[in-house]
Amino acid sequence: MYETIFYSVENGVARIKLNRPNTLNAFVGLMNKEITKAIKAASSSEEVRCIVITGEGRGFCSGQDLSEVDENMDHGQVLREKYGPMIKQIYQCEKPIIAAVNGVAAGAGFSLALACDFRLLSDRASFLNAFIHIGLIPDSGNSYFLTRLVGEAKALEISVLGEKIPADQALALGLATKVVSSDNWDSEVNQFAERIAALPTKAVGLIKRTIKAAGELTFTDYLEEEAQGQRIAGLTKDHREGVQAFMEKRKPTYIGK
Ligand code: T3D
Repeated sequence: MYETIFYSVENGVARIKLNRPNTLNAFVGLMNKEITKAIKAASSSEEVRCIVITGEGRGFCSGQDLSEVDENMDHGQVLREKYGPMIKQIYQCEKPIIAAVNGVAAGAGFSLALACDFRLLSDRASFLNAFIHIGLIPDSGNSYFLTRLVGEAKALEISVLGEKIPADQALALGLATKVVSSDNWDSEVNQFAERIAALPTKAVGLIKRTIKAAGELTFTDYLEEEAQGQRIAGLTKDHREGVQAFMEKRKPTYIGK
């Protein structure tokens, strides 16, 4: 079904593993399309309550496959047709998405990680805003997300200097949720993903929606968005379960509905 990624679902977690390890999982057009398709499938599956994106081999994603770039390429068109739809699908997804960054994330591979909700980094991972080294500007939502995460001054340094950011530095900058030892990588990623998958999924999606609205709306409009979100959350079975579990002094079991 997929040629450039692996896609699987287990224990409520959809796993998308980029599978072009010889290039450190560089993007080709088909991979953009397959990631977009997989996120769409996971978004609409009742079974899925969390999505993990990771890379096969020693890299997470090295950005655009440079062997496919030539002087006749219209970079704007490539972004509109391939990268934009992929990043939008991630941005608009109401389910939590974890970038499990197993190795280097460069160029649009860094952008892919930035677009996710959580970034778990292996101690072998690094970020590299590689665009400047080939005379391009950060794309695929990169500056939009990076500026929100680290502020304008740091985003400019990272983008213009193009220095490699090791995992510990990424954590200090607020670019990582957590740094995980490569010795326990798979089990730590699974544990974290399953913890997220066990949350009240609708509420998580509504939190994502309201946090985005907080950065985009006026205060009055934001309050309305919040009221609409809380109304929806208040109608879920998971809300009822949370209240009931509290009253009965037991741990809640959420079903994501
Ligand atoms: O139109 C548009 O605008 C398109 C959108 C563009 C968005 C972008 O992403 S632009 C940025 C593109 N990416 C880069 O410029 C990064 C290029 N790669 C690197 O700088 C380095 O490979 C890394 C820092 C990522 C990793 O370095 P290192 O030393 O760990 O590994 P390596 O030896 O450089 O790479 C290993 C192999 O992967 C190597 O192949 P080989 O020699 O073993 O056969 C290398 O050529 C290949 N590889 C790595 N990155 C890419 C790649 N092949 C094609 N495209 C790549 N991006």
